Amino acid sequence: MANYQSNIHNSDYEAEYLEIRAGSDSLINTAGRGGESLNGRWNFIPDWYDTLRRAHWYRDVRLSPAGLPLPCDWDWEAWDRIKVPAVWNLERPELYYYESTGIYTRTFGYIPKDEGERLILRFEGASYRASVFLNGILAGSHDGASTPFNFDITALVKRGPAAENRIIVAVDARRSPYRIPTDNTDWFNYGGLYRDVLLYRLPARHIKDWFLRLAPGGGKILADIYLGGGAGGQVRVEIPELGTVAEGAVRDSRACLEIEAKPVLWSPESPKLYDVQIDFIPQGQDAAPGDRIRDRIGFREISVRGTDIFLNGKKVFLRGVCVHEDHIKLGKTTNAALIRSVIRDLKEMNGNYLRLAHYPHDGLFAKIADEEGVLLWEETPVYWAVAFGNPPTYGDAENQLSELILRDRNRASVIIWSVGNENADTDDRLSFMSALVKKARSLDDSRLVSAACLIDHENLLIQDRLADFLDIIGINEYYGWYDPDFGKLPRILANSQPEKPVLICEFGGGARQGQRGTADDLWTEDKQKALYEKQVETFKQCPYIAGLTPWILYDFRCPRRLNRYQEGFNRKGLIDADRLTRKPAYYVMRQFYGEIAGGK
Ligand code: GCB
Repeated sequence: MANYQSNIHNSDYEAEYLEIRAGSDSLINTAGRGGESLNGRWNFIPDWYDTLRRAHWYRDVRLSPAGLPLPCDWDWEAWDRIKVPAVWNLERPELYYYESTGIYTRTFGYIPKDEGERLILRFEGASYRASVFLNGILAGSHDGASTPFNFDITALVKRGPAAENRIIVAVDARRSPYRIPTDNTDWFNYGGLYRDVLLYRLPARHIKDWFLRLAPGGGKILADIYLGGGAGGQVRVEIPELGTVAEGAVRDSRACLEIEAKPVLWSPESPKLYDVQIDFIPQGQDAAPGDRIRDRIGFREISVRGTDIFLNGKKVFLRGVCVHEDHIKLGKTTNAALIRSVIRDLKEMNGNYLRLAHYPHDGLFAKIADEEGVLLWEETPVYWAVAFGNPPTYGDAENQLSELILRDRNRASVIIWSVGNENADTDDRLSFMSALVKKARSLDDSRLVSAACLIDHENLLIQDRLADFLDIIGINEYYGWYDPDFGKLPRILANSQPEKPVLICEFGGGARQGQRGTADDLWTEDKQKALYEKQVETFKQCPYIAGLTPWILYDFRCPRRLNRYQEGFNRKGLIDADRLTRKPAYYVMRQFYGEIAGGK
């Protein structure tokens, strides 16, 4: 076809960008390293028709083969500047509902410190698909809005004092029934480079990842160290405060050490962390430089027996609340101060545990929870009606789960991986989600696996085939709200005889902050409070409930919530979206958790 022009006729233009993928296999653990920030103001344009990728703008070809100027439709430096990290929706009023592709671009210089160093470009989160280009060449793409990814850009980068490297990132925030999550969720679909962007310099042979945890039964720390760049040699793990040093040989890019040690165990009451130093030492004649990382790690044991959960061998009741990553001004972008304020609101409620719903929150959360002593449930966005029968959708879900686990498996605060939320009990769903459970266990044998399951509303029973695969059964129930017949809840709890711990991982009702009325008036604080009182009284009678996370700490943005009380927000928060004004139901939970915690 002599008149064929691929950029206007090829509807499968995305395929070439998916040939190189960043995923859990290429993920480098950066927790123990200093990086160089690329945050700041990037040039930005909404690329509504995705022309950068269709027409290969990123190649930046400005002259014809004959050397004559071409009429280019792009203009990097002329485009407005926008903040990174930030969700674009809250940066410009006209982008509030924008859900297509945004182009981000900036330049950076690069002078290597060591010959042979690898340069790694890392994104803590980009919503949803990011295609990354450096100096006109595809570095690769990544799917998933809430997990980190990186590219080794050593071969693409220009070096030297005058060198200018151009990064272009096409961030595509479309919703789709085949993505994870799908096109229909009960939260706002923010887009953009909304978490940190960083450069890391690594030696050619480097420590790629590490996983330290207490051996079952205690008395030992197990340390698995993974090396990148084909490294042979030795690995040394040192925990100075414990006076322990262990060494081992690298085989097949991995060294597994057992370290005799009796660390003080981490718990919410005593969140003890140890400085850990890991060295890679190249062997004998090998002139390669070594590598060193430092991390702060806590050691603890979490287990279940019967219907109880045990932390360090002691029975624990999880006094929690759910929280979304959604701030009225920042959307999904967060920072240390904001995370600490969430933890303050939890602790003032006498809580010890958070459900980070419904996708991986910023990696900073678990680090701060480690320091502050908060237990965490972390979740992957297999939410509602996923395309369970579609293999690529499974691949995406498994990759996002793996990226989350690899990011946070050294964080003592994380005790539960959740593989999904409220998914109908079909055969396709069972094989999809049980495979996720298996994957989670293969990456991490030191935590519990759960999911927020549904109740059999016809037979009034806690019943879900996935429960057989889980350590803990999570249940969401809204009796007294979506189903006004509250009396069903005590019947369900009495009818069920689970052999595992049950967490009520959602319950609640909507209340507009300041809206008053009677305990029967929908949307009032009074009804919400009365509902909480009834829920709590019912839970008190149930022996197998091992913890609670009411829905939800703060009101959050949601395009499905459109009545006069909601105005685009889910109003089930115990605290208003302003994150300041507490509703009466907050104090019901505070009272109850105080009683359990020992009458604070
Ligand atoms: C649920 C969902 C949660 C919703 C909540 C609600 O069951 O898991 O994402 O926001 O109910 O408010 O309806």
